[in-house]
Amino acid sequence: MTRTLVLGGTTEASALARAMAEAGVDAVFSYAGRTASPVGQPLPTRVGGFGGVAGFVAYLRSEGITQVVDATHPFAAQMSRNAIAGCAEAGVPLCAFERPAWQAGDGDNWTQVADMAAAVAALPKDPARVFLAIGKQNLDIFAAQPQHHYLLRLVDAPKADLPLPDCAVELARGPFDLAGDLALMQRHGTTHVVAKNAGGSGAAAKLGAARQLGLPVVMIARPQLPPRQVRGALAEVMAWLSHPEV
Ligand code: 3Y8
Ligand code: NAP
Repeated sequence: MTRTLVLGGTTEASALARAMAEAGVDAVFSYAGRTASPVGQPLPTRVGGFGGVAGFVAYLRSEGITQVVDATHPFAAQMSRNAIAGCAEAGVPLCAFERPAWQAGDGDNWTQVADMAAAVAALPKDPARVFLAIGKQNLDIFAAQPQHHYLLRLVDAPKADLPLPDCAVELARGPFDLAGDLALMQRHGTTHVVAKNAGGSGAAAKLGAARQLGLPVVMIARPQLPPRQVRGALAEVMAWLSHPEV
């Protein structure tokens, strides 16, 4: 008998959960608990950290997990590193469901940077109107460039003061669409976009809007991860579930 743990939090994870539920696969879906009320899933769901690698290994063993699919966001690097180490320690097969990185195309004006600090440095000196579409967890380092007006898009209303003196907040949970992001960026007079290279469709609308408006994009590369089994399509992940190669 197999029992699969899905590390979720992305559009792909939700699509996988639907396919697994339809196929009657015995599985449990896992959220970190980052947002106040995450989208419901058609699988039994747990919410919250495991307690590092040791907690993750203990969970795998106590719950009789026989295989893990890491369908977390490419920037959820700590969870992915813990899953690699924990699955190796527990001898449980692991597969990442990872969408390809976005590539700049015709009409795109991207400055590709290695990390958040480089994104801060890539912003202009003169005051600009920056759509900082990276969520909430990394905002503080942009306080080094306080001269800009920042448009922030957050899932939940901030509980504490924001670290940026001149900012507007848009509360929204994606996936987002081109018309909506075009209207948002025009309404705010956006001159620059900062984005994580998330890949997938749920966060891509702002890139299409930037292209249409002829705006520069600062694109942050995804963190490097140790080697692991990776599948890029839902059908490939479903096939892996039947024959979990390590
Ligand atoms: C808690 C679960 C689904 C999954 C939907 C995807 C698409 C919409 C686009 C912008 C970029 C951002 C952010 C984003 C997107 C999907 C996907 C995706 C980006 C939810 C969700 C959880 C989270 C966590 C949240 C982070 C934040 C990042 C907002 C649910 C809605 C910016 C990433 O307040 C916080 O602390 C938010 C934290 C991690 C990044 C950050 O550093 O702030 N996602 N997002 C998951 C958990 O607890 O395990 O609430 O329903 C899921 C989704 N967000 O099932 O349809 O697949 O990527 N999420 C980024 O890409 O830069 C928004 O605004 O353009
Ligand atoms: P992270 O920095 O890689 O992980 C930090 C800690 O959060 C992990 O060590 C783990 O805690 C816990 N955690 C993360 N994902 C978890 C999951 N799916 N189930 C249980 N615990 C989890 O992660 P993050 O960047 O904060 O992302 C958190 C969640 O938001 C993930 O589900 C991710 O897919 C989703 N998300 C993130 C982004 C993003 O931009 N980072 C974008 C969209 C969605 P312990 O060490 O205690 O086990």
